[in-house]
Amino acid sequence: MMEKIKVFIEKVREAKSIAISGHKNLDGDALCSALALMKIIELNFDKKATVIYDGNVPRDLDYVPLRSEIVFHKNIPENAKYDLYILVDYGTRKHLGEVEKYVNAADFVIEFDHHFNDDLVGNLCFDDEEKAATAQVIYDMVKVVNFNINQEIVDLLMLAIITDTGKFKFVRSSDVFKDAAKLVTAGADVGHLMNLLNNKDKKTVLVESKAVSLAEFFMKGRLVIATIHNEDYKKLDGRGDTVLSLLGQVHGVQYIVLLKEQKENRIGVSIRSRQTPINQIAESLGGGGHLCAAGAVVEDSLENVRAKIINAFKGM
Ligand SMILES: [Mn+2]
Repeated sequence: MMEKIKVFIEKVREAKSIAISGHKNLDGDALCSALALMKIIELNFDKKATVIYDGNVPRDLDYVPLRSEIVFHKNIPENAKYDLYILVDYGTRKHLGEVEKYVNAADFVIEFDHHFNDDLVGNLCFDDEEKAATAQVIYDMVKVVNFNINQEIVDLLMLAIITDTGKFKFVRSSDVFKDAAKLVTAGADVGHLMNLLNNKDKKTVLVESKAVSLAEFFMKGRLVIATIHNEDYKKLDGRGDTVLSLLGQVHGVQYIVLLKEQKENRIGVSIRSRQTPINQIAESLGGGGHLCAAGAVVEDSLENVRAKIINAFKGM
């Protein structure tokens, strides 16, 4: 760890230009980890890193500290070249989207992540699959080096943990609470931060509740599949997490699946499980993720994907 951190410090010190990105279609962990790292670099190295993103940022992240600092990839020159590129919470190379060209052009790439990935992009990798959020991987380094942090960094790290654990529902290790406790001591107001995330458009909430009310139950109620059709998908903002969490509250439900018809013959699949790992089902569909929270994007019709899912759960 210390050796890697030394290299991190040396590379940040040497770099004249630094960019940071998370996966395409930022979630709370990717966005907040990127912004936290940007601010850590600013406070401790007196350098301004550029946070570049591809895809959409959900409305519920509108009030995240420093949210206005991120730059859409189209506003970056095509031939931009950074001395140092830092990837946070990116998943795998194919999740980088349009920022990949800048990553490939960079002299050195450092990554912080907690996703399983057997094709690491970074030259220097801080990866820890045990962590509930990438922000914790960054926080580990902050604690070891005793980097200066401010209120914004504290709030961003806590927001990343809150969002990636589904407001602490998916916590599997006490480690998360240890970090959360340190952040509360450092000034994070959990209630305030959770409220700041309640910022969805009405149309999104209505589409989510429609999907919940039309969900179909299988396997004696242990499997539930909700669907968001294309005409509603346009009104959805984010991943439809409310659908997953509401259906996960139903008595007897073990597996929750949300099918999102992003366009004809392209279906986004989100799978959650209360206990038994389901990541292999996501992998069989060409996706991946965590043991009990995984997903895929499948190029096929809604009916076919639905049939594949029902079939994949047979015997579980
Ligand atoms: Mn994450």
